[in-house]
Amino acid sequence: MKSFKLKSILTISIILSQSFPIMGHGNKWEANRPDAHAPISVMQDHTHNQQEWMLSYRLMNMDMRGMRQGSHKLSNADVFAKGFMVSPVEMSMNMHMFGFMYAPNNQFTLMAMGHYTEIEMELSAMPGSMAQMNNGSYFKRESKGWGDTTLAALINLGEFANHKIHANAGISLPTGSIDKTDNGHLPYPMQTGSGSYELKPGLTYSGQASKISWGAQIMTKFAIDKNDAAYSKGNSTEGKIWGAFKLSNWISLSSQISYLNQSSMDGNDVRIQSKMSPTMDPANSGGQTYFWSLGANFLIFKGPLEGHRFAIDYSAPLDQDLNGIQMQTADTVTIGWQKSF
Ligand SMILES: [Cu+2]
Repeated sequence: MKSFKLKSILTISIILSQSFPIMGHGNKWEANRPDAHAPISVMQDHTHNQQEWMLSYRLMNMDMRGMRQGSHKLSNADVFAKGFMVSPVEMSMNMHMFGFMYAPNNQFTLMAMGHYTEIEMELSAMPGSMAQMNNGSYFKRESKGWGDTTLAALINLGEFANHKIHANAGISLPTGSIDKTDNGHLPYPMQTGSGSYELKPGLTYSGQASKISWGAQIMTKFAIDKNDAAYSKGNSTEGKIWGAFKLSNWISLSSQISYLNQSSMDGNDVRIQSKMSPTMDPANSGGQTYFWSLGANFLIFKGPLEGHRFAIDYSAPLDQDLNGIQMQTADTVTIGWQKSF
């Protein structure tokens, strides 16, 4: 009886897998195709085979423009009317991310990622205020330096034909600064680090068929201590789903939807006492954001760059519901290079 059931299940699965070639042919996972990697804005998306290692570089440029309270846009005048002397106008952030991956065996892939950040913020001062007398109507603040460093183990939980799933066990080390100054101590969004140790557990699934591929990832982050200035960044949960279409052996196009839920900061830095600008109040942090993105992955097949991967991803918000009064995200562009050895 048991073996009859088993045979029936086997027969049905074989018939199903042959009738729906889009679900795969029961093939093994194929790593040597452009969409074997997720859109470049997704981190820790893939694992490596035993003894393989990989270097990567990503440049992420995020532009923030305008202010928002909850899900309503605010003008600078609105911000001044709420008692602030200064309102951010625009912020541009460049993150240079350097990644290293190594798989000691097929079960585990180890990953390290550090980044260098450059932040520039343009602010406007309330007409007639002290801030305007000291800085002019519009002024800039800059900050740059190394950010926090993530170490992670990606643990293969299973590979069934063209489906893969792995756990992400990461920790973020406080290598970034919380002491950045530019005409005084800079507000929270312009510090390059969190100052805390943060755990980053997550789960990643990916699937592949002959012309298409898809995936999903959930990543969480929570601080396990407060930093030297007695605060920690809010906990966050981020969910992403994506699909990709393999145009040819060397190019794939992708689309992604993501959701980020982050709670407000816990505690505050006594060096940021003034509430001149909304960015100086820890209550104005965190929120819920939805993004969509479009991307392309390239895998070079011949010539001197054989085996090199290049990718680009453009992302913009669908909806932002922010805690308190904050700058809103305009868009993010990520470009990247990856090479396995
Ligand atoms: Cu890799």
